[in-house]
Amino acid sequence: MDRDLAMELVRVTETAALAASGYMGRGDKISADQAAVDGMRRAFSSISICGTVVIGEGELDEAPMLYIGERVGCGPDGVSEVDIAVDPLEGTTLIAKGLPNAIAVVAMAPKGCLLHAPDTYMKKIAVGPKAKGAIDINKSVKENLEAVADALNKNIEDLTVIIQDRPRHEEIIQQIRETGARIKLFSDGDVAAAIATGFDDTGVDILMGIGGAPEGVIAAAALKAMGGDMQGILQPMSPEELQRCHDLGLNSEVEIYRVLSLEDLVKGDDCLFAATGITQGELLRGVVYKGNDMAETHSVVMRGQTGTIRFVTALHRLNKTTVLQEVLKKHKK
Ligand code: VTB
Repeated sequence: MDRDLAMELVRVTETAALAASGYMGRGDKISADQAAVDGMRRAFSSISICGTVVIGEGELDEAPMLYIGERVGCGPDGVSEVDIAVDPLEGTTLIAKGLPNAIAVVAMAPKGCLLHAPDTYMKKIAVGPKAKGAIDINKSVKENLEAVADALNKNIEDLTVIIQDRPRHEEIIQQIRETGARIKLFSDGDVAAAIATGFDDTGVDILMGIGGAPEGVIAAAALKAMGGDMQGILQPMSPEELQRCHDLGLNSEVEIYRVLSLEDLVKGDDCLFAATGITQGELLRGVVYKGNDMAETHSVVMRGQTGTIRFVTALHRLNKTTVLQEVLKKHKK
C-alpha cells in the first residue's frame, strides 16, 4: 500500500475524534458514536482507495454508515483494493463519562489480509516486541507469565498484566494474583490496552482476558506494526453470537475455537494502523480546545512494512476546514 495512506488515515481518525469530542461527559454514547462515524465516513470519502469495510459498525440493516461490506473511498478505478477495520469511537462509555482512553481507530491492509471476525467476544493475549514468541494462549496463566517475565528479564512480581474489569475475568484475575504479578484493571477500551504492551513507558507488559473480536483484529494490526505478538480464540457467548460465527462460515467447534495467531488476524506486514485520542489517555492525549476556533489532536500512526511509528500532533483551525465544518455543524448541540 502507498505509504502516504498513513497520513490519510490520520486525517480519518482525527476527524472522527474531533467530531465525537464535543460529546465528552454528556452521558450520550449514541450521539457521540454517531458523530465519530459521520466524521470518519466523511474523511474516508476523500481518500484515493477502493476500500471495503470488513470490521465496522455492524451489518447493513443495523448501521447506515461504515457497515460491513460498505465500499469506501473515492476511487479512481485501479487504485489499491484494501480492507478496512474501523472503530470510530472505541470506548463509548469512556467518552460518555469523560473517562480516559477513548480513541478513534482504523486499520487497513491489502484486500484479504484482515480477518473478517464475527461480532462476538474473543479471548486474547498480547505482548510487545520484547516478548514476541513467549505467549501461548493454550497454556496456563502461570506458564505465560513465567515465559513473558523471562523474555523481559523481569521477576514475575514486576510484571504488569492489563485486564478488563469484568466479572467474566474473576477466575483469571485470581490466577494472575497467585503468580504475584501486578494487575492493572481498566473499565473499557481493550485496543488501547493491547497497544500499551508495545510501549515500555506505559509499564504494561501483557494483556489478557476476553474482549470484542473486532477490537482484537484492530489491535492486531498495531501489534503487527510494532513487532509485538497476539493470539485470540473466538468466544461466542450467546446463540446470536454463535449464529454470527456460522454466518461467516465457521460451523464446527474446531473452526470456531481454533487459535488465531497474529498472522491469522492480520496477514503479512503491509498493514497500517492509526488512532487519535478523544479523551486524555496514557498513550495519546485527548482533543484539547485551544480557543479561537482551534483544537489540538494527538495521534499515532504505524506502518507494518517498515515498522515506523509516528506520533502526530495537529492543530486544527476548525473554521477553515470544510470537512470538519460539515461534520461539526451536523452535531452542533
Ligand atoms: C469489549 C472491548 C472494547 O467493550 O468489546 C468491551 O473489546 C465489551 O465488553 O474495547 P462488555 O460487553 O463486557 O462491556 C470495549 O471495552 C469498548 O468498546
